[in-house]
Amino acid sequence: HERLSMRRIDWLQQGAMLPPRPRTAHKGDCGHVLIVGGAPGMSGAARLAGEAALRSGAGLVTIATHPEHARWLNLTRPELMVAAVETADDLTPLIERAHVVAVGPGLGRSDWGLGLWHGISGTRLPLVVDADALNALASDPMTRGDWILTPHPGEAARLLGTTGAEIQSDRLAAVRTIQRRYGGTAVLKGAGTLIQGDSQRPPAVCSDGNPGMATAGSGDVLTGVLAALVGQGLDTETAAAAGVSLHAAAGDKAAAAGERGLVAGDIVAALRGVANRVEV
Ligand code: NPW
Ligand code: AMP
Ligand code: MG
Repeated sequence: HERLSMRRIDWLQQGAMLPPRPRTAHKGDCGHVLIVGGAPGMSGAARLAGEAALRSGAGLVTIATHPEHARWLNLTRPELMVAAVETADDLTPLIERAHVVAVGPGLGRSDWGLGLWHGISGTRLPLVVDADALNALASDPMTRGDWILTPHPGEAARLLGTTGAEIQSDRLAAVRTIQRRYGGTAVLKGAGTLIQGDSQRPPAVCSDGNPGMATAGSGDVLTGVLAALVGQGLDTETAAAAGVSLHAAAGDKAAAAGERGLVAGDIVAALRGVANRVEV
């Protein structure tokens, strides 16, 4: 019965959920996204999330990242602001200026990353929780109503204390259980991404996207997209459905040149044209 009541979503319908950009808009109206991530060796994950947020309409994007590479992170993308953070205390002034936080891309599992997770998980800003922040959440569970959790099947397995194969054997049950156990909106990634919001509405399934997106950094791009949409005023459940559809449609556009060899940056590059429904 549940399977029959799933909602199918695609960008054609979800695009209408995006708030219009008013003639008088200024960057402060369009959301200041704070990305927290990028342990040494994985700065690219935070950078991809930040670029995806810019290409999805965010007004301002700041990346809080490891001091080792902070000064280099925005060299070829000067629109990004970058802050070197050692401890959670360093996040306080950044949180004060942000509207939404995306935490996890490349965060790693060291004490540095765990400390930042503890600094973020208690803030009153809406959150997009991905990658290693999901691993931190799995080992110290809590619930919130205003976050989007974006596990791939491996991360979902950690959240539920099971295996990736178990998750894949009943993806619908998995996404519903994650939502009930952790609150907010759960997004179970992979072919046929599932979205289960807090509401009584049935789960949504996105059949767009393609196996070319099975490549390093694809999920980090989704994280930036979702944060940008929350920053532009969508509630987390609406942003999850719209953002998953936008990301998948951009992945399909990028795959027009071939699935094999598609890189996450190609998805970032396709976002703008898809978000505006024009060829760029
Ligand atoms: P396996 O291998 O199939 O047995 P991890 P990660 C499983 C950053 N990145 N179905 C898989 O199981 C991220 O942001 C940085 C079933 C494996 O055990 C994170 O911070 C990049 N199982 C960090 O790296 C680019 C699946 O999950 C495990 C599955 C680690 O993230 C890359 C892998 O997950 C990356 O984004 C599926 N569909 N998918 C950069 N350029 O800086 C995964 N699994 O251990 O959490 O590793 O996802 O690479
Ligand atoms: P991650 O594993 O965190 O990098 O996330 C991968 C992203 O690419 C998610 O948004 C997945 O839904 C998407 N993706 C990966 N493989 C496929 C596939 N075969 N079909 C559709 N989307 C995919
Ligand atoms: Mg990922």
